[in-house]
Amino acid sequence: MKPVAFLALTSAIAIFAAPALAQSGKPMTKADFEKQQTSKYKRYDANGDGTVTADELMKTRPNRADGSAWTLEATQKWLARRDANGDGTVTVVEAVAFEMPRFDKMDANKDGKVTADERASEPK
Ligand SMILES: [Ca+2]
Ligand SMILES: [Ca+2]
Repeated sequence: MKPVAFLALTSAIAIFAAPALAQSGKPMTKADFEKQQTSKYKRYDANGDGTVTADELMKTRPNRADGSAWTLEATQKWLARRDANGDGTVTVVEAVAFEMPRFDKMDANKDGKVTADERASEPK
């Protein structure tokens, strides 16, 4: 048995907490970033089973940054990069772990906080 009830509960909390973080002008801490990423992947996990599938992503994820639609192939590649243990499924935990190094990249002056300016100039 997977801890589905626990995940459902934490995802409800994350969804309510996220908008306040996203739009505030305050610098983002690593914990904020982790919460934000967790709530993002929980949104993608449409059936709430703790894993994000290509099918779910195709339905829940907005278009690419350039406005074009995600193809199934690109979605599968994107997911494969996040599948840390290579078992063919991407858990929310794996996906968030994959995103965390981005925080350090954005934190240009390494003070543990990412300001709006630092976020805007995130290296791609
Ligand atoms: Ca899922
Ligand atoms: Ca995996």
